[in-house]
Amino acid sequence: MAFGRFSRRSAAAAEPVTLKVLVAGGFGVGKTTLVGAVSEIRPLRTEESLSEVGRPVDDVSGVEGKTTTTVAMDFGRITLREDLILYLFGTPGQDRFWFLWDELAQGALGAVVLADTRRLEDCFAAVDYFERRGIPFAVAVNCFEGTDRFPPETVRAALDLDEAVPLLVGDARDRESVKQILVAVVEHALARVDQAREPVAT
Ligand SMILES: Nc1nc2c(ncn2[C@@H]2O[C@H](COP(=O)(O)OP(=O)(O)OP(=O)(O)O)[C@@H](O)[C@H]2O)c(=O)[nH]1
Ligand SMILES: [Mg+2]
Repeated sequence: MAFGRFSRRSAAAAEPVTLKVLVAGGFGVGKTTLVGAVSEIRPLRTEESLSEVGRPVDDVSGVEGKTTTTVAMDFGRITLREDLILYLFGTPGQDRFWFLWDELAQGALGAVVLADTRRLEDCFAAVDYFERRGIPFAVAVNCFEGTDRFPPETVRAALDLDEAVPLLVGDARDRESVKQILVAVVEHALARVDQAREPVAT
């Protein structure tokens, strides 16, 4: 009995582990939506109106209802387990904000790359970015209504993804779906950390 009480108390007193996860992907793919769907704090957003001036560059085909865009980042928090808290950083989707990425990526455990199968090429740059820097990532296809569903293997081939990269299909508006995506990223990233720690056979 006493042991149980003590262990509960010490577990409660332990500081939770906090991890940083990026949410990336092309313009209008649902990054801000994803962070907002799971965040237990009011997410910090840096949305600006899509202006007439930006119309030639900001391609809203597929997300015609979109009136704003992220100009710096989204920020949210989710407690995955009582001892594990994720800080989510959504990246801006447009190419003109690339200069912010290195700053946002610092200290990140891993990333989610959101993809829209109608404009798969929009997430190539994000996939490239994380591959080059060795940041573990998972790809999540955000299913918009009325879009064709492709078998995950077709998407994997189109993105030329390594077998080890988790590929999920989900809905950025749905809390449970987003949680599954985040769990997959964390598990994948932690497995990579473990692998890196394994002694090299001589
Ligand atoms: N039908 C549907 N609409 C979605 C989904 N995810 C996002 N949306 C809508 O798509 C639009 C774009 O979503 P955002 O979350 O702003 O996209 P973003 O990736 O943050 O956009 P940028 O920051 O401008 O790159 C919004 O109008 C959302 O309501 C989805 O899963 N299904
Ligand atoms: Mg956004």
